[in-house]
Amino acid sequence: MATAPQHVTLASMSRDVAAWVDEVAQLTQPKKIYWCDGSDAEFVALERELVADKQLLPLDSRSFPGCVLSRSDPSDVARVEHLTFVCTRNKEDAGPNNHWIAPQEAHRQMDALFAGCMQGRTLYVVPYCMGPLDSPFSRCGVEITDSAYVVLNMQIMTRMGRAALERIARDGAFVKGLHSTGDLDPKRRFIMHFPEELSIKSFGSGYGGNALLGKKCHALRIASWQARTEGWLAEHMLIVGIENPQGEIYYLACAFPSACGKTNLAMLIPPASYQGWKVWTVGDDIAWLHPGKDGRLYAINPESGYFGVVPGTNAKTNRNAFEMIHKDTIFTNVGLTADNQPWWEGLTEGTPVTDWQGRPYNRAISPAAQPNSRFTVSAKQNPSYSKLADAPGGVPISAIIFGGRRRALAPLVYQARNWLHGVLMGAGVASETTAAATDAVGVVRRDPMAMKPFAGYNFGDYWAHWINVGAKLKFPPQIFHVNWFRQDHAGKYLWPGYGENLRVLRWIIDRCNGKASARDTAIGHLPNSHDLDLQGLEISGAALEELLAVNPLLWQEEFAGIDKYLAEFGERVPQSLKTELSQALQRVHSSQV
Ligand code: OXD
Ligand code: MN
Repeated sequence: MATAPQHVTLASMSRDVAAWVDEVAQLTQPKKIYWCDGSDAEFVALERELVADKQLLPLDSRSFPGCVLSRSDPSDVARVEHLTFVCTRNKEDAGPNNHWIAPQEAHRQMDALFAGCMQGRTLYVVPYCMGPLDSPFSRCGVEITDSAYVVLNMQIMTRMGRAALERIARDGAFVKGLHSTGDLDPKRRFIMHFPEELSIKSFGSGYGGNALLGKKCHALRIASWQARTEGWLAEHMLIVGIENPQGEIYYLACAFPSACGKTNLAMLIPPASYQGWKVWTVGDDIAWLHPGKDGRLYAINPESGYFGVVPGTNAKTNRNAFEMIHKDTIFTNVGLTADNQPWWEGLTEGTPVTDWQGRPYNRAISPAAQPNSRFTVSAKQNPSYSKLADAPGGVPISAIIFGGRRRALAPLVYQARNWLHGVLMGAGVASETTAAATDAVGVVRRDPMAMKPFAGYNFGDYWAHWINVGAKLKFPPQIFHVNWFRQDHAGKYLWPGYGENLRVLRWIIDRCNGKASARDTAIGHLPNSHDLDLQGLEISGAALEELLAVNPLLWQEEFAGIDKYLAEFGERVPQSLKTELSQALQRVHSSQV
């Protein structure tokens, strides 16, 4: 831990931060206040303390050097959308897509929970920067937390500590995030956002998305609001660079709902027949997109680490992730083998003896790893880490790709006619739910732009903002939709997915360059089977036909569903989007007759 004189130096860097820390300390009554400097020594010391206190378990140091296991309270293993609020002065500004409480009432409720909650605990001050420290697109925040686990995770996930505080002192602005694990009582658990005040209050959960306030709370909910006022986009998107054998790199930004394979796609391994192709990861979860002076759209990843779902990660599904999580990784809620190695469903080796709750493993009672168990790891450990991941100006985006987990309906890939049609495509994203949220699993839900849990304001205004950003771009990215999850009648996946998805990305890039052909359909441009590079892939003609089919009857139903959904947002839905939808409906109608 840093010594007192260093605390004084850090605290004196920003008077605004120090004044807010004092105010919070008055309310929460901590035993101690500690300003995080973000150094390696600090990380090691804090981790040691948690190990000594049995809050973290060191893992086998031969096979997993520097790795630790954290076990959550069993009631606290996922984001809690039903307890997450956007507290704007005007309810309409939060929109039907968010739970809402008036700011005054929200502060009253939250401050009552925070009163005295840090007695006997340490209050950690965590200054952080979302995005490269020297990027004009980055934004800073300070999280106050009483969880040392949160501090460690924030150190991996953000540029945290002294350098961030220096930037805050220069910028003069920062997002205030106040967090306490409280007593982890689900009845006293709330995540509240105050976009007009650029502040967040989170109580009663230690889980990543609820507690690492830089991630979903700041980089999406608060940032999407800031982005709207400042003319950019904060999106739930991975950013990946695809390098062809000629050495040209094309950057794609892809929005898929939680646990639809964003991390896997962001660090995909090309199939064997793709000699000379390389994949470069810029980010796996969040993209901040800015119109550039040259009329293109540029993306930065505000994060510096990955908070990925562990189950299913293996050398075949995601070799890069599998390799990088063998050192210096925080595992949360996985099982253990007899020799203290982490174990999760999807591993082909090892035998679990202890489940994620620390009980003897019994497959009939529980999986070894909680389905939403996580790894936290520095992005720099990724073998496919992009050289431009830290570039202050970001990377130019050639294509935006939406997608969802749909057993039926959505073809493998299709392309929007133009930006406005693409915005409609994004607004229509729907997916079968997974374990990252606490909802029932397997239910189709609308998730526009994969931002349903994360847009910090009314979706009607959000779509209007998307349309406005497009209008500013002389060279807007092409917009596509993909679906890796189509199944046949017996429930078998029709597309192999994983590395083979590069074949689809190749068509997408070639479309952006005007090199690939397509057929025009009622829902957009689709590849003919001969337009896709399928060399070396075993796939039946029937499967391909199904993957590339457009069923007008089903699409009529889908568009009617989207129409009904948009209607929930009433007058705030831009007229041009409604017109685009009625034209889409008209097109499927006519394609049927
Ligand atoms: C995540 C999520 O953790 O989307 O990234 O839930
Ligand atoms: Mn996510």
